[in-house]
Amino acid sequence: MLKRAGLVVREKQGLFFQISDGVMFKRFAWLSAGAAALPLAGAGSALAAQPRPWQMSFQPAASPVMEQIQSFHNLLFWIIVSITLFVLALLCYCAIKFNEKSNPTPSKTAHNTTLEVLWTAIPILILVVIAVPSFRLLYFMDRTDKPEMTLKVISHQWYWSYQYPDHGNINFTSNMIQAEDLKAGQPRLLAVDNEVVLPVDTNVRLLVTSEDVIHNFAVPAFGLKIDTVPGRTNETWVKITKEGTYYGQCSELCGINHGFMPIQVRAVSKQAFAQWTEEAKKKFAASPALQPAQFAAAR
Ligand SMILES: [Cu+2]
Repeated sequence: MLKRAGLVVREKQGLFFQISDGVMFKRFAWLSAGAAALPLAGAGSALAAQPRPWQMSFQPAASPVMEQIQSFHNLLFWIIVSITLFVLALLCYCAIKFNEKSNPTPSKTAHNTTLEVLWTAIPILILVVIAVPSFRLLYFMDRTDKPEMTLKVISHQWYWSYQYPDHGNINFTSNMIQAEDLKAGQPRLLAVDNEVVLPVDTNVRLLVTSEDVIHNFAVPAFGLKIDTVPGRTNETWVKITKEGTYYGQCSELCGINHGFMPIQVRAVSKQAFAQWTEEAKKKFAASPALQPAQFAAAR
């Protein structure tokens, strides 16, 4: 499966929101078992965040935010399916029962108070049912009250740079690996030279900004998608639940190389992260400090 997936990754690397372990019978199992049981297999594997044959729906969730996005999506899915089927049934009923042949003398009825109250009240109730979890999710995604560490993300035309202010201010740039330089297992247009390394089960505060134009820091498996705006620091957060390598891309049209500034995140255990920070301090000691002015206030 993984091998097959690897081949397809090369063919379809441009597809971004592809996900679950797409095996046909599993898809039908999902249809009968309900959207709450989306077949999100393969989570946490190195290939979790890459396309596979016959995939549909989201990438396997690797953060509490993405888990909630998926369950909200499932709620909306069933509301939409129910409304669509209800309207289709009404249309069929009218077409069969009230066509010229079966109903040659139409009724002249123009008002029905009960019906009018119902078709006003029921849609309002449906909107309330959608609004409550929607706002809850919006605030949940906004920020974490208990950040355990901070990662600063700075976008540039056309690469990313990252800073770890709580870990000796490690900072480095992250560029896409060109197709001709790829090693085995590295996905084209997604692999980078210096990946972001983060610990699992840790509330990571993300402070994002841009050096030049608006870009967007998006990693589907984490439910992350936030604009990076020059002169402004935006905040969001992530808590990664599974170790593995995750990929994302800039998701704001930002110029000619917009499609060539991927994001690669490796989630490791807390111990492995502590070890990585020691190595990274030495490795990136010589890199020039990238310190956009807008971060000065945030630190
Ligand atoms: Cu960009």
